[in-house]
Amino acid sequence: MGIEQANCMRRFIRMCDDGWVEGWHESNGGNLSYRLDEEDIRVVMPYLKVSGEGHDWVGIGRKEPDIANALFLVTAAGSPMRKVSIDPTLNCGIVEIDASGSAWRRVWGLRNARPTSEFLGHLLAHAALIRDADGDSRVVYHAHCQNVIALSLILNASEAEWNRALWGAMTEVVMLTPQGVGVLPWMLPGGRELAEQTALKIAKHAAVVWSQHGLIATGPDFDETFGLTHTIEKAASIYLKARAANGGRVPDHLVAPAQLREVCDAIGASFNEDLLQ
Ligand code: 2HA
Ligand code: ZN
Repeated sequence: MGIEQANCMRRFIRMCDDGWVEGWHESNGGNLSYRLDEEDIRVVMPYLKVSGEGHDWVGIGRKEPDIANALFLVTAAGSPMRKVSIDPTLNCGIVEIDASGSAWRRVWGLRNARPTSEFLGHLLAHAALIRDADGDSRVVYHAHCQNVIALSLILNASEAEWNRALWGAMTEVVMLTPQGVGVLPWMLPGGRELAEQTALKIAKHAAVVWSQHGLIATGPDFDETFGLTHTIEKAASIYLKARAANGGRVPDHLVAPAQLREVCDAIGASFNEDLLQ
């Protein structure tokens, strides 16, 4: 077996293809990372290389003890999602974090490349997921979903506004995101501020809107994370269509607060009612 047949590799590559098919990854847009579990590490270990040229430690610029010694599968900077399945060793790779959580090194793949330009954001999001969320989430996915971006051109960067629109557009949304999506205003892509602010939001919300840019979503596995992204993007598209059909006004028949409450009661979810105020 080659490393490409490892379960985590196959699922990672499949998700890159799925996002490309959805049209979320023009050019080199978007990126994906996955924190390997013990079984993944056992399977990939024979293929890893930890020393020699190109395997030096590179500082993260801060200490993140929550991710110390973790291994991440991650897309490469500047690489098109469309090409991950065609040439995985060039367009993605595995990096190891050192024992203090302050540096990474390449242990497989990333041929002539570094991890994604949003790598700091991914690392801080993973650290927040381990520290502040349930600790089970291993996937961080950033996609340039066109309807989410379009909606950010007409809504304010307000969590109340966004969640009323998305929850209201389609009953499914509140089931997947009873805590609602987090929302950030425009910030420089790949920048420290975007990474830090995203990590703060990820502690409370499984997905965060990056205004005029896209979405970042997290989850325990590839299917759930892709499904969450897909659901938010679909709700954004429905809301936009309904609003356009309504002459640009907020649609008259959004899923109502009492209905959202009923759904959450039925599935035993604790629901972030503050966002309805
Ligand atoms: O990977 O999407 O946000 C390119 C980007 C930066
Ligand atoms: Zn982006």
